[in-house]
Amino acid sequence: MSSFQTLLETSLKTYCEERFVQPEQLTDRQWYQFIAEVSQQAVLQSFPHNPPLVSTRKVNYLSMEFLIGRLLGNNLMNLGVYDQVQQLLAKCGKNLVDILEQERDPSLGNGGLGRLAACYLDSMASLSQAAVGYGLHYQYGLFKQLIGYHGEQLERGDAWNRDFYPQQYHRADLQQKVGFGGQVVHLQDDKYQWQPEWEIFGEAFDLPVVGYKGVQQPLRLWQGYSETDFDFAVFNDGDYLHAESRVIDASKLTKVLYPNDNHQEGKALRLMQQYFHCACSIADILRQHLAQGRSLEQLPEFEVIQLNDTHPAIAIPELMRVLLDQYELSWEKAWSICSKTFAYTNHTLLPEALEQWDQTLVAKLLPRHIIIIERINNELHHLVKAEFNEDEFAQAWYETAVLMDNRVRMANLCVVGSFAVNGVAQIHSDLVVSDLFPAYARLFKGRFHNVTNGVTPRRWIRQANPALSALLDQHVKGDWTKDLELLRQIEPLAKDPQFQRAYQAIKQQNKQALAQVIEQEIGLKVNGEAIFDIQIKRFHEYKRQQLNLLNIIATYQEIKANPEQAVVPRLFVFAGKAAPGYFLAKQIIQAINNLAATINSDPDMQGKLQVAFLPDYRVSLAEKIIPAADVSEQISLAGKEASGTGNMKLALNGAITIGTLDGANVEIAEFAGEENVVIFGHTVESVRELRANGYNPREYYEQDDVLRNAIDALTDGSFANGDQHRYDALVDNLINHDPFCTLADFASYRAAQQEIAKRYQNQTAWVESAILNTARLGAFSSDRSIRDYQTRIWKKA
Ligand code: NTF
Repeated sequence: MSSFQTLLETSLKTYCEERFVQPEQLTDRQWYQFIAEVSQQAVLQSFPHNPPLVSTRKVNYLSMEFLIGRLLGNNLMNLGVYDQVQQLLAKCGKNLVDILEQERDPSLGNGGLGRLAACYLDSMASLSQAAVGYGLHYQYGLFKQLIGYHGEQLERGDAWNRDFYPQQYHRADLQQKVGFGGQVVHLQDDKYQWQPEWEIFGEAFDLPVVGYKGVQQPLRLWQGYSETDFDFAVFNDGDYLHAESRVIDASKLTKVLYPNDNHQEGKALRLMQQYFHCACSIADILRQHLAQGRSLEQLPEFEVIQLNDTHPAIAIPELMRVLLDQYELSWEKAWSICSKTFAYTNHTLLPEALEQWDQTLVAKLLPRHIIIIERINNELHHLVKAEFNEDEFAQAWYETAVLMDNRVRMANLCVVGSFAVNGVAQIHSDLVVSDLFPAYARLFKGRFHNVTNGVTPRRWIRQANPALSALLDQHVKGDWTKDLELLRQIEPLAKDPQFQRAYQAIKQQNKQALAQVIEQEIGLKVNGEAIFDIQIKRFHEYKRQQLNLLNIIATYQEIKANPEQAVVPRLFVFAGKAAPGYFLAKQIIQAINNLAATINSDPDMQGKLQVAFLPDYRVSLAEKIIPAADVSEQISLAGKEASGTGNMKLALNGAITIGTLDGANVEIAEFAGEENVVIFGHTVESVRELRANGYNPREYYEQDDVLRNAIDALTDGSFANGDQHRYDALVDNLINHDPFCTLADFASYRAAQQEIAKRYQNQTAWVESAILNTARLGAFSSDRSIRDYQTRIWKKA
């Protein structure tokens, strides 16, 4: 008997004895608690780590978000004990899949950026890449989304770890102290002393990340707290309220994740979170480095600090501060260490998402850091002066300066302070160089790279799609979960009728399972024969759910006008959250829900058209939707979606992409073959032309009857219970501004949707395309991304 089997059986005996019950009497919740506890013991016993790779440095992955999803099923699988647990449960008449449903989804992220961080932790542990993930232990993760009576989004708090969350360890030994405010005393020359006005403590919670047959290593999350209940000195002075407010500040600090995706809000508390995150992490990194008897000069030889977008940018001046003020290194020495240690990943080109902090605010909260940033800015000034001639200088400085117009430009700080900068898909990395940082690309040759994003096949195929996994196991030699390129082996089977039938049967089974979820969640009985057309992602104008919406309205109107005409039945599924303060995105959600209500209750639409909005999109819901998708909607305006990762998950699970030439769609189309995706819309270049010629959305509205009728349906009350003004803002924005060229892409999108319907009618060809998507997209495993990081960025010098 394996040691895990013994652990399982003896622990079950004890667990039941303590509760005076027989195993058969345990509730699902108790089973969950029991299995979670045993699996945590097994996780800890999976120590010691594999020996770290010698060719790469240890990775300290700094991210404000880690959207890890449920851990129990994943851990059981990666520990290789999933089947054993399943068998034990079966003996007691239980199903492991149901038990796993008991776990709360820790929503410590907004979307793609946070989920990418989680996939990377999985891949690093699976590849024995030594790594620590550093993040924040938010008390409330991303809000829970409900849909109100009028179809509108409502938000509720998500206290993810309040009752029972056994996968984390409180590391009381790893406490840190973080200062804020106060003043800086200039001692002499380069010597300064920061006297913070107040201090907050950070305590760590470790979540062990279990790699696939690999090592376990920590995701370390910091939480703020205050040492004393309140400041007694102030209290004794009689200023009770003020005394207590300090305590409130400390506990508030990590209370909640900011719910913005691709948008900066600019709130002081967010800057405080960022600094708190960085200060705790930098101290922890140095502590471990020095504990191994290594010198500060050796830091870049052994450690790399990977910045997940600019959210942890303040780590750069923080490391400088520690090296200068605490270890008394010279500026030159400190800078030489620092600039060889950091690497920065850019995840967005959207101007509203590029972080810039008010310089006055930074100076107030972090007075020592602003002095360091000013010095960095001055040194940069010399470099730019030396590289660019007089005619070029003004423009080059305007582009590269870290400080400009009382703003601290965090992306610029990252580029200056890092030895490597990368984008997240080829087209995006090219735009980072050509549009965002052209002057930097000239100044720092060789600094810019591409690492195309990837997704972990353990969660997104093995765990989410067990039926497909079993089929792949049967036909692929070698462990495809570890080497996704092995899926190429099924390419020759794409035309094999027997394999096609098996593949198709699995898709059908997954669609039935999703149909059940839809019925449970929103009470809609869906047509399992329809094309399952899926758009799941954050709601954002640039992602253009409104384009999908307009096409559905047009389709509805067309069926209404020609009730006799045959239609390929379609189910449109949406899921996703909008930032609570993002009015237009919320209008789009409401419009979809109102449209769904009308369409789903119209007898003329029966067997032809349905719309489902599934509330509270999160990792565990994605795992149920993705395996059931026939069509994957990736319809952002070209040049706006840095990469996308949902596009990879859906395509690997056999959905056909309908998409623009944006982000990783471009590479997906290359790998899958152009004939196995449907591409439409303007390209980056043609968008440029469109704008250069003075884009006027109203012209499209006036000239295209189908488009006009669809938009007008939003103002005639059809989808708003007679309210003609509900969508005024949305409609005005589309007709008069349309910053994401929705109207310009409408006709081409509609034609692409007709192409999808046509292709779906030839099921043999459709399944062949789906199989080829699975077979050819192995490159989108996050294991490949991590290997790219290793060879391009994390290698030892
Ligand atoms: C997101 N960026 C991008 O919008 C996605 O295209 C990309 O797939 C993910 O990052 C992961 O790389 C952001 O969330 C942020 F914060 F940069 F705006």
